[in-house]
Amino acid sequence: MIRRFGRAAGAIGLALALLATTALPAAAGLGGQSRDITLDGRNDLFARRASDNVMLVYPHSGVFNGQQTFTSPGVVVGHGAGIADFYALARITGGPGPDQVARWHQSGGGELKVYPHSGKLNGTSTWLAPVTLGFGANINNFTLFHDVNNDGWDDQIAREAATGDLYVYYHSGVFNGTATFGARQLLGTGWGPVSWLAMADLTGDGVSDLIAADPTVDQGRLTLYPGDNGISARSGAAQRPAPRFDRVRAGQARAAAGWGPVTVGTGWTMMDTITLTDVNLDGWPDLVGKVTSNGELLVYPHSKGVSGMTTFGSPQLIGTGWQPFDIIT
Ligand SMILES: [Ca+2]
Ligand SMILES: [Ca+2]
Ligand SMILES: [Ca+2]
Repeated sequence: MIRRFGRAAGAIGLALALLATTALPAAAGLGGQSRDITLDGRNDLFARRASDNVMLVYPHSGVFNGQQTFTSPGVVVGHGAGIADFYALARITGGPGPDQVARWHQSGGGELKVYPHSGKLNGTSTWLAPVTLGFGANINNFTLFHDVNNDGWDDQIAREAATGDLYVYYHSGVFNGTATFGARQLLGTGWGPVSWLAMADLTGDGVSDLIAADPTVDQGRLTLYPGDNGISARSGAAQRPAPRFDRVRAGQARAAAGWGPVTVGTGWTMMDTITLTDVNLDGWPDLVGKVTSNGELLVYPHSKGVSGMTTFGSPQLIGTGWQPFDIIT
């Protein structure tokens, strides 16, 4: 099964989302992977406005057309968003649409909660009352959700703050409170220095890849780390040996075999928020970044192939005035 974003993927649980939290190096990349909140087959934008802690949804208009691509003004879907330091959208409950996940960082050592999707975009009733997924999530300083093993359920990927190790918590296939996700398994090491990372099929082979921003080189080097077949096999989590994404060692081994990491961008420290979403509706995940200095939202469309620095095309303006937002996904 080819897993891509947008229409091709439909309502299956693609995606993820994430955001950076505390203790991230340099400009923290907030965001992750956008989801279809309105259930029309097109990924929309979810954002937190930090200035007044309001959450908004900006539906995709159906046409890729500059600043008219996403419908503005956004729909207010929540207040008091300062209760959490992390928001994401993911398929966790098995409901009609992407659920909202939040980390209440001041309770339970980081209480992860899921707000089930109600079935439609409906203001502050879009998502239902929360259910707790777990505690102690503050040990991680980067979290995202993505269906790593292609079983239709989004898995939790998290970077442990103390070690820089990347772990995956596979979804059990049953929405069941704190038993929803299994014990963590090591996915890779060496991810401490990156300011943003996300997972998606960026090479078009149906296998989940990883993309990350390293603020210590090239003023923010963006690197694509191709995944191998084992990562997305549906054969059961126990049969997938880890780690699959050792940043240095596995990268070198793969490079020797001809499918190693690929530099796909530089200068990304200019962005304080990055997310992946199919903005131009061609089924390929595009890069969206918010420029820290001027609040512009830019999209870099995927070229439908992997070709180094031209993997993602020239930026196009899709929004202005996004300065007050610290989470966009
Ligand atoms: Ca939509
Ligand atoms: Ca999964
Ligand atoms: Ca696209």
